[in-house]
Amino acid sequence: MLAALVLAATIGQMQETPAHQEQRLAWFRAARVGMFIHWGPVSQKGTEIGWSRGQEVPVEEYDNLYKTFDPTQFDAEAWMKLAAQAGFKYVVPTAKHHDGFCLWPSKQTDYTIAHTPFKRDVMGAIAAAAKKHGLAMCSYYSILDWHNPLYPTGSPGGTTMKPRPDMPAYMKYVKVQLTELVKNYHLKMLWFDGQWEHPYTMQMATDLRQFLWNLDPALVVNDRIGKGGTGDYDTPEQRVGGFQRGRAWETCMTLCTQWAWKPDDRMKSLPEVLHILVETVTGDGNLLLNVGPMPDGRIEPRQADRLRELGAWLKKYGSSVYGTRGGPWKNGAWGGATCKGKEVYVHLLDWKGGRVAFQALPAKVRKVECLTPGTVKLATDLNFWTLTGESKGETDTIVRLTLDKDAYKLGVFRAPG
Ligand code: FHN
Repeated sequence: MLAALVLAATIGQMQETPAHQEQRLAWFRAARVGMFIHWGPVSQKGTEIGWSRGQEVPVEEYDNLYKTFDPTQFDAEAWMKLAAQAGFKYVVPTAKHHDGFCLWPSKQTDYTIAHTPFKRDVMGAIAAAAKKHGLAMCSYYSILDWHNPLYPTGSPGGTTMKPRPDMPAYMKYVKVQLTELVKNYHLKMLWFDGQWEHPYTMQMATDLRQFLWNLDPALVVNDRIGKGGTGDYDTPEQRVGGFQRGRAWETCMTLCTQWAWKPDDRMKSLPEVLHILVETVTGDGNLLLNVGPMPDGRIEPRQADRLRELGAWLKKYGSSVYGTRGGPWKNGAWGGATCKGKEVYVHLLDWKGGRVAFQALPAKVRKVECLTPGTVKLATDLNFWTLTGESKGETDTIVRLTLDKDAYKLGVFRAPG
């Protein structure tokens, strides 16, 4: 199968069947939970990366923040150890956001980490630590670049324009930078963003996708490489996507409210995070949960504590998340289901106990177990499978049903109630 991919790549044509694509996406789907990291010199100001340039922070000041960026407490080992403790399976740092600053020593520009007091290759350090802790190394990359003189717009919505833009030259710059990232850090996925502005066309997107296919046919690419429905998966942002099995998808969500570091930002509680996780995975999606590290290089201790709480939950109940698919029953406010082989995990959100009647599946139930504290019973007839029991007030009561056949292949069934 992979030989066919390589052959297609060799002849320079991106030819792929849905089965090939599913094989390429298999690690991504199985991973289910990733760590988004929005970081750069702007963390010194505590304002939003990219967007505060020319808004809360004057352009001149923003573009010179790199000269004082010296995160002496940056420790990629500590970050990736935390990521592993949190139960994340892949990591997506903002190698280059809309402000154009590069967290790696790109040879294409001086506007990089190499030209800060800190100097060290942040992407390289994260890549090495991610590998050590078994996380897939990925990277965010913004197509739009309000700093680069070659890219036409200089601010959100193009209220300011560059004097001598050159989009063909800029796309060459992009391709060389992406080659640096993919090859030097052995990326498994590119998380594109900033595709929405007028200078970037669908033709450029198609050309860029072909370029990346030739660079590495196994690389996974999100939908924001193009404008709508392109790439390998959808990326609903700051909201949980709807139940969708056919095309992969991933909800990206901030742990706090701002993507980049913001002092005293509101942080989501563990129940809020668990709700988002359960609603996502029972919809057959991934969750990419974001932290914005501090200007000194630390991940804020209270955020680190929250991530470790998530990890403790995943350590106990991760079998109902990792390697699962959404369904067979559609999810909703009630919760949802995930499945893996002959096992179905019913996730009942904020269930106080009582009775839940599901549409009967065309299968037999061999075993019923309540994985979280509580007791449950299941009564089955031709039309309904009725769960009764009591819960100890868990955010997510998880009941494992072992069937006599593969649960995913049964199809999709309506939500209870
Ligand atoms: O403008 C960016 C924003 O700063 C952030 O990076 C998010 C993350 O998905 N993406 C864009 C907004 O859609």
